[in-house]
Amino acid sequence: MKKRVFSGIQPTGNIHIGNYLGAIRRWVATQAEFESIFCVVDLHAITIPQDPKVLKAKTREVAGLLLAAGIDPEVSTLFVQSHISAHAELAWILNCFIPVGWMRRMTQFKEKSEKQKDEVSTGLFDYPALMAADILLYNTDVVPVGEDQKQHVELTRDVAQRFNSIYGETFRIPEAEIPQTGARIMALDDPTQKMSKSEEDRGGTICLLDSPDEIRAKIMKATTDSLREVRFDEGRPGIYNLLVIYELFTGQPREEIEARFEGKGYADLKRELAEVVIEGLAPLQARYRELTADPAHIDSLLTQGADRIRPIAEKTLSLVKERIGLG
Ligand code: AQP
Repeated sequence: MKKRVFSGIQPTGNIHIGNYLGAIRRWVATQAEFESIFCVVDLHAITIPQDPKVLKAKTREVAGLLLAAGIDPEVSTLFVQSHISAHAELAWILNCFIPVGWMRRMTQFKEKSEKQKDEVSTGLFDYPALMAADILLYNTDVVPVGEDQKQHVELTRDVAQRFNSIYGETFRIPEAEIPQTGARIMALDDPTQKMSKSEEDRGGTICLLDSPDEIRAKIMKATTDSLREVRFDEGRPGIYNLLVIYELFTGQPREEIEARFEGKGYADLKRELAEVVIEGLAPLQARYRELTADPAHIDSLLTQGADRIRPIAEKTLSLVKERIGLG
């Protein structure tokens, strides 16, 4: 029996190389090793205000990008969260088993609500309950995510354990899988902040659909420091971040990369990195253009994905309802 993997991505903003290196690329690489389920989490997206037309278009765009990156619908299941109502239903039930103190500890909520102040929605506070529902509905073993989602997977484990201890074995307890390198790609213009799709100023974010000129301009402007030597040194976050991106796109060992830039400066690294990223994204961009020439095909793959996976979600939800005396 293969282990089951579940992970999701929000159709908000523009998908960037942080999402790609920290999550999507790993989903593609291991999809056949596991029983893989990937979800475009549009219910999570509405925790912040969205234009309905843009949300719909972004949902298809993200699905297209996942397919273009190599998610194979014959191997993995790809679907849209709102197409399976069990996600929202289980999230409500889990809410009733999550003490508010656990939610208050979530750093992502603290960071995001800081920016939105009083406009922040209750949904954003409750985001981790919905994420727990996503994961637990499918008896997930492994959740491959970037560093920022680790705390949410821990909360998922906690609520599953709490529920199981009250009602008996109901949920499988999932494990987060965080990569050793690339779990937190930083913004190019501020390497103390993670690269993020909701940043309004896009200078720090390389989006998967950026043109070669945009990629070159952003990398050449990346914030570094006043030193010269090109070394993997976490104490120099700007240059370290650029080197990690180089390492992940080329697959070269760190010593080889350092030797390559021996006696050269930051500008040389930036110039080469820009070409490496442009080349690394080119096949994905070409496949994306082909795929989106037929949007109905993407929509039909998403419908098929949801139809295939819905019985698993409904079975889990029925069991949960039976355990707690609903229905
Ligand atoms: N900077 C990052 N480095 C490595 N991994 C990252 N991920 C996000 N940012 C980085 C991982 O990408 C997957 C999908 O992310 P998401 O759609 O759930 O969005 P997010 O985690 O909230 O991150 P974003 O892209 O910054 O979006 P906004 O700005 O909307 O919050 C996840 O596995 C995530 O860990």
